[in-house]
Amino acid sequence: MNAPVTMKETMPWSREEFEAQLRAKGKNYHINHSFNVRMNEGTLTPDQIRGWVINRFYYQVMIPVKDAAILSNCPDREVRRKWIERIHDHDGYGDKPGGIEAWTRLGEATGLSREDLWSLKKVQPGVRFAVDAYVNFARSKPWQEAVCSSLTEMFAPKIHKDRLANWPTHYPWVKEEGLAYFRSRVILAERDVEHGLQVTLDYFTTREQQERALEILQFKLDVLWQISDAIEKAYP
Ligand code: AHQ
Repeated sequence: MNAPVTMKETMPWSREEFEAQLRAKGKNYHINHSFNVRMNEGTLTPDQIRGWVINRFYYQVMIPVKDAAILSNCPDREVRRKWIERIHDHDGYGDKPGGIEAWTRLGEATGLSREDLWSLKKVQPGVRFAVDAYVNFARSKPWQEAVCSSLTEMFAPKIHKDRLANWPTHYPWVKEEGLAYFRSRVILAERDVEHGLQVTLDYFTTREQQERALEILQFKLDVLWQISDAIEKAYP
């Protein structure tokens, strides 16, 4: 016999409390994964760093595909006018090469070739499956749920700042220009989150919907965690 549900457990959270509940999920962010902790401590080998860059490249190139899936599901012109900026950020626009090119430069700065990255030959199955699960989520779920799943970026500025602070000291063999991607994401993540959070707080209004939003965020946290698991296993 389940205990009776109290009013407190069924009342929707205020916007502030709902946002606090979302941010509390940060404890499960991959910044706390052993591979990332070791990266910040400076104990990763060049092969482990290169393995991470190669595998994360698959996540990077699929982000604009994921964002295009959200656009294709979204009938709201105002949301699309903002969301399309994310595709430009990664694919480039006009004379701006974009984040995928910047990640390619990161790869070259670690001694990898464009072919090492773009061939996708060394992407681990667990990385590919996790990334594809994220893209398929965006293709198949309501666009507002896919927007909510992008909110792991609430925790991203710190992880990029850690790399900018630690790599020059711990991995001086990585050419400094390779770090440009991390630098670019600090501001872009903050801009992305402002929009994503506003859509999420507006759409998930009943307590049941708010609990669903927490489940969606946990799904994406698991995607990122699995990527680190697969990389750590492949590069012992
Ligand atoms: O470089 C990252 C990026 O462009 C994005 C887009 C966003 C999304 O739409 O899911 N998430 C994300 C993330 C990026 N970098 C990750 C990292 O650790 O470098 C963090 C990741 C995220 O927090 O979701």
